[in-house]
Amino acid sequence: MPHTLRSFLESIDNRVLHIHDPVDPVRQVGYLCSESRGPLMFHNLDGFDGWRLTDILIKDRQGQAAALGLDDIKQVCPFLAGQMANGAGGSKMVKDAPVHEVVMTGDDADIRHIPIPIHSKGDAGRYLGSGVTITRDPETGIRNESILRMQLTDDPHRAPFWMAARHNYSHYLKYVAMDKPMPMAFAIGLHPVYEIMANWSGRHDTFDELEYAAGVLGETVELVKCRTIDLEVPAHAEIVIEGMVHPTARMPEGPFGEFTTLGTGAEGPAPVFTVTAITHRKDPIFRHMQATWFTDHQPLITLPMEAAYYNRLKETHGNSNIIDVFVPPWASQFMMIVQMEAKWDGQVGDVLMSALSGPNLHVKTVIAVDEDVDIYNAEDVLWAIACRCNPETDVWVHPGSRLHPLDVSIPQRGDEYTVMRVGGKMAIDATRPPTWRKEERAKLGRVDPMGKGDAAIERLLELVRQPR
Ligand SMILES: [Mn+2]
Repeated sequence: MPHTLRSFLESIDNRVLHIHDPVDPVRQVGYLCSESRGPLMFHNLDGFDGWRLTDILIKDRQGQAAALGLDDIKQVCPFLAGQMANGAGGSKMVKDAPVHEVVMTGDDADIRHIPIPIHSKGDAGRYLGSGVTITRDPETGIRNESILRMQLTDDPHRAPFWMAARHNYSHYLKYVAMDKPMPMAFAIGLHPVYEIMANWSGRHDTFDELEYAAGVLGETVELVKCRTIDLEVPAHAEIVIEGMVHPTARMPEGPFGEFTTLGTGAEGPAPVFTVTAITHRKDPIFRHMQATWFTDHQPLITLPMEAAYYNRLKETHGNSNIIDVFVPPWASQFMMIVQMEAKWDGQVGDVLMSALSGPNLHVKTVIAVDEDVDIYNAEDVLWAIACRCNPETDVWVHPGSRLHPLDVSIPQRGDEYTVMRVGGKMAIDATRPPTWRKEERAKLGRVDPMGKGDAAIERLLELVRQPR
């Protein structure tokens, strides 16, 4: 059986909170998703009969482990990194697709009829933030997937959207140079691994992100031809929006509260998507991705980032002992924590440099810690910075770096639509001296409380650890 949103929801049903009370998806769902600690399914959406809405599927390591079929949350990053190192899987075309059970074209293809929420107060409108956005390179024929934001307006068929200067933007520029419209589709409601891998930012000359995700899942992804445009989309998506992007048209777009939880970032005149068809399953589930702090939005980007950097940082000096990589969702993707064991002097510094110059523009601050620091625990990481770091030698700032377009704390250069920002990046070495300096390393060793490891006090330990 193919991996789909439905197969995933079934596998985690014991964690899903099913809500049958009526809710207004446009004006109420945002805060409920933002506050929720686990998976949500809304069954009764005011004004959208026959639709359901789900979100908060992979916010924590537990949900991410479930998506990858793992039990141990510490295996999430190393496992995904290993699957990614094995390369892409394949795709095959199918004729019949669940996503074509209902097909609407012409006036019927009204995007306002999909239960798309307003994410945040101050947003310019309702925003689709969960569409895996598919385009194809007109020269190479290789597709690209990412997740773009698209703003709904009063227009039933035209919507402005924003792109960072990445692969889909380069496709768009090629169509602009040819003065032709670009076919584009949004696929909504896939197995989370497809959503996660759509946010991977590496180079791919012979495969697309859907095929890469299929490799991670050990399957072949089933694709179907779109009904109104020349493009392939996942056959098992819940919803697909087909359309064209005019080469020069612009509409005002933004503001939109982004993953930074800042209300600004890239507003301005933006390219316009014109809907040509909406197709969906008979009883569609709208997969929402609430954009505020912190929801699925952060790990969807940070998870493929963690795995890609895990593989990248291991390459430092040919073979560095990288134990885990964590981009804390509560730091909105701009901070990376690397857990490692350095053998030699200079090794940590080189790993930190590699992290600051990797494929993602998000990494602004990177912190290296030892194997005995819990990198999922902010208190432990801050302890390491406080007690294992000499700021005079262990903290450095690199100026003149390109940073993420939505990082409003960094000055903007020029007035390019896609936004360019240049500023500083910071590295913090909070590790002990390397393993070959045994004595100096031992001076920064942690002490264990007396009684640790004594099996006789296990029951009492459980009691004293209980919140009260
Ligand atoms: Mn890409």
